[in-house]
Amino acid sequence: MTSSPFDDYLTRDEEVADLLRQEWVRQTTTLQLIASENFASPAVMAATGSILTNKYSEGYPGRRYYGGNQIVDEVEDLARRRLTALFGADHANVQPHSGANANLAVYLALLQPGDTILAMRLDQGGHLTHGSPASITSTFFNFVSYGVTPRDDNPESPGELIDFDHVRRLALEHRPKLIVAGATAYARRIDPAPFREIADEIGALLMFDSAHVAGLIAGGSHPNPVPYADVVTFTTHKTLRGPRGGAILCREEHAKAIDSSVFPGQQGGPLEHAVAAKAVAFREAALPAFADYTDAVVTNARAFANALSAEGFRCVSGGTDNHMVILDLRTFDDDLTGKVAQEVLDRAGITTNRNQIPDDPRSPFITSGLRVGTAAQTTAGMGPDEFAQIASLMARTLRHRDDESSVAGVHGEVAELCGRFNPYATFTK
Ligand code: DSN
Repeated sequence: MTSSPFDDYLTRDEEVADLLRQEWVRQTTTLQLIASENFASPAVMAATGSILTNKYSEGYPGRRYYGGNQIVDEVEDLARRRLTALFGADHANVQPHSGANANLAVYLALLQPGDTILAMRLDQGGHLTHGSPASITSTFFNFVSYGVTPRDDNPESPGELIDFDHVRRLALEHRPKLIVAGATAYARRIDPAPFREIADEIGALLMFDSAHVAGLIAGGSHPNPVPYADVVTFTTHKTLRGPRGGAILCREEHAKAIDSSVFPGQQGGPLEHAVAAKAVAFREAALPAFADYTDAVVTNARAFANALSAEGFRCVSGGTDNHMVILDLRTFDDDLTGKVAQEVLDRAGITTNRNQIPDDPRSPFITSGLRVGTAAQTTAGMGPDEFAQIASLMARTLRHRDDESSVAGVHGEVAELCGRFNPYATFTK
């Protein structure tokens, strides 16, 4: 597969070409289970590596600060039209370089420094930009954090779900100007309606950060927050399977403020090659096959969660409704940290990321949890049987983590499995 007509020129830079080859081998011979990753289509990659990388186009279609943007204007307009149609939104901004930029742009557009925002705490499943002390967002705004309900050993109601009583109590007490729904490590469906009700009760704005589930929404597997939220932000590279980047949808009344906040407020020249690739991804996400894909992602995640539970891992909240599973490793092995698990699994060719679980006694660097996802390997064509096999490979690796020959044996089985599911064999021209 080539990503642009200029691929061959890279052979003149042996060092970079060699590293890209190595990464190609890594991605296609090992298991990609990081819930925020996916395999973008060759068409998305071709647009990302296209001629548009040469163009400066500060501003917006019809209002640029540089000449020569007639075609770029059409590209960005196409991306905006496809995106608003995909989600049924009034207005789209496709320029944010990332989800973090998109979130910050919304805060800066709708709020004044010092205003209060109610969002989910990082260790409960929220994102850094939802007010973590480590994020610049918490320097400018006063964050109040909600979390999930306590864990319950009753399998019928395992808890660890967004605590809407807590959200409402905090909203009434702190009267935030903005409520943020959405998460980065939360395996359950997030219903936008109760957030809207609480926001309306106190006259707050509602932002839905759908970074992880944007693809599931586009495919119809999860509820669309657009009718409920004033603003919806997301990344384009996770379940949506586009290029790395961000985007914002909003009601018409916020369009001007949002656009000004992205540019010139926060960013300079947009990455129009990425915008073209976003347009490609939005078209792909509107095709009927994409709904089949997102259904399969969710079905696979359920099968994965069941198989992991059978191996002795505890799934936070008792399972999953989306593309990810958050594992509490302590039921499997109390001494096993997320950091060690991630490192050992890496050696077996299974790529995951450590993650805090609700009320984790360990730090974000060590953690007691591991986050896994099905978006990428579902793109490669894997189904419930393969995810059950992966669960068993993970358990075997972690049980015998001090036995290098056992870890190497798993690596061989992983390579054999990946050899049958090359992601780039599934895309047709
Ligand atoms: N780092 C992303 C994730 O993995 O969920 C969120 O920004």
